[in-house]
Amino acid sequence: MGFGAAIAGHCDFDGDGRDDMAIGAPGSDAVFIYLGANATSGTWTSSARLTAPAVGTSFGAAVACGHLDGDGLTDLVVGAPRSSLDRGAAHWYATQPGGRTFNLRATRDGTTAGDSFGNAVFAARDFDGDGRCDVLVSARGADAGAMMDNGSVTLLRPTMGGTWTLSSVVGGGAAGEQLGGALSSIGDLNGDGLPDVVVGAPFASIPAVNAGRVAAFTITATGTFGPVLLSVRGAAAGEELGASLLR
Ligand SMILES: [Ca+2]
Ligand SMILES: [Ca+2]
Ligand SMILES: [Ca+2]
Ligand SMILES: [Ca+2]
Repeated sequence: MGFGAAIAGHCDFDGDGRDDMAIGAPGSDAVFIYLGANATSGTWTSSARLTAPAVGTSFGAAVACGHLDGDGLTDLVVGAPRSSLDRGAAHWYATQPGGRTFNLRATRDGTTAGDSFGNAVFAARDFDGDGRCDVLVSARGADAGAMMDNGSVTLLRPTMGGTWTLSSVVGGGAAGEQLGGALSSIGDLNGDGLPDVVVGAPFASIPAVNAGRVAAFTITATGTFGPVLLSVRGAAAGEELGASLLR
């Protein structure tokens, strides 16, 4: 994958009220930051190039932004799903004033080789309602015992001290479905006042091989995944429904 393999928009790294962009280039283990379009010239300004803590990790295969530490500047989350024999990792960068410097604040690794933890990341919603955005990280290659590649999604909650803690994990329901192929949120489906999560499992094979499915989950105020709120499946073999979701 090359430049532009993953893009996060609607970020405001420098706090000027204009949207900025993070663009992943996992083939180069890099993420490029562009500060928002100048209203008159329509240009974007390149402000930073983040390089991976370790090379050959597909750093930048996924990028996301959100207000994690409460300092008013949008923070950045970068997935590196090929680190440590495809165990994978997710990195949290704290944006510094001006939007040109990004300090690595925390890293979380996948648990097992082949998990591909960090293949998708999402950080734009406050799921538990504590005022700080929370982070979802996919591991599309995660197994559950003998069930291979059912995939999983992990919820990480930032704390005041600038760390993040593992809050909850939800796993795919069938071998090979790769839950977490894509991540998003669609607002509050169940009316509890907290946003809910939408997850793609593009290789779900009911009713046909790799038809795919998309499932919505609630997250409780204590940061735990609740039951599936709704689920929709692809209809035809190879459809791969849920391979990508609007962010
Ligand atoms: Ca901006
Ligand atoms: Ca921040
Ligand atoms: Ca939160
Ligand atoms: Ca809800």
